[in-house]
Amino acid sequence: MSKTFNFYDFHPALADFRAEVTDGLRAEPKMLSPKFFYDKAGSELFDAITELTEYYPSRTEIGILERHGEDMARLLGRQCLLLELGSGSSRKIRLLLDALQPRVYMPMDISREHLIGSAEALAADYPELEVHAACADYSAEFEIPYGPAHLPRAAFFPGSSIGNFEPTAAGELLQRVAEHLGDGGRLLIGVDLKKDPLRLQRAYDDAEQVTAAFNLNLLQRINRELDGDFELQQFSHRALYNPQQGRIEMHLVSHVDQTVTVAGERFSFVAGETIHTESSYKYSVAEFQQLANWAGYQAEQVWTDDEQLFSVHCLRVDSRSTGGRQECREAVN
Ligand code: AVI
Repeated sequence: MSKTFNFYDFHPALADFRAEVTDGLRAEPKMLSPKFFYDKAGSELFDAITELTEYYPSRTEIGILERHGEDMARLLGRQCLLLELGSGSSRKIRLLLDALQPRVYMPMDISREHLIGSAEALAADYPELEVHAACADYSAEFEIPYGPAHLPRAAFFPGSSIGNFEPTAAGELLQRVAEHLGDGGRLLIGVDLKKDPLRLQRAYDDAEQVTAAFNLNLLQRINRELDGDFELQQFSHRALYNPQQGRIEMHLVSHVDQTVTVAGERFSFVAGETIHTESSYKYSVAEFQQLANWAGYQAEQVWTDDEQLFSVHCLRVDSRSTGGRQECREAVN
């Protein structure tokens, strides 16, 4: 075990989950945040998605990290405090830890069991590393629970999870990360690139229906945790590319007119009505650099794969580069 292992629990309360879900089901169109996918079963299904032939992002990003890890480590600066947002695949972080050799590693994730399991395994395998794991919803304001002032800071935000935020929210999240890093801090971030919509369609609607199970698991979670009565066979998974917004969307489509009860409240669906459960924005390199610039970063370096499927950006916090207060959506258009 590493010399220090600490766990900080800022997991959102069940009341917050209930309020967000009932607000989302009352909205028109109905929507639920993709952050709610990641209960234990959802995190396991997501791991299975990353192994699918159709789901190119994970293995492509790993290929980029394998190829350029040393260059990335040089830019990020060794012996730093490394914050990881949405610590998912331990394969990616291990590649970075090997190259970077940080002093402190702070994984942050909303999925508690998943986080503890992977952080403990890392602490066992990297005895020199101080591990401080924080279970938190980083889509809202978040704290850095342990941060010795003398260590330079860097952050790793892999997997194109930034694409699951609306552009304005993505810009605001990047700004909050910049505040935690401070001027001169580095952010290494994976961003999925724009591409042939058919390829995206396949990646988000795979032949084995693992993504469908991942999407439908959200209803199961609501049934279990919020006393819901969704009948899963009355809904199906739909993925579609929205070219105006540059995003792939996931929905759950109601097969019939029906009424569902969640947390004591009734919600009506007409046949064909959907719950929008996820958007996954795809950015060109220039679009993402513009967003990063708006959020207070200078683009330092970008690496892509040979097929131009995925990008990994190294950004440096530079508070002077904030591009005014216009909406991020405008900034990337
Ligand atoms: C976690 N996130 C970046 C994934 C994505 O590609 O947007 C979630 C996912 N949804 C369906 N497949 C994977």
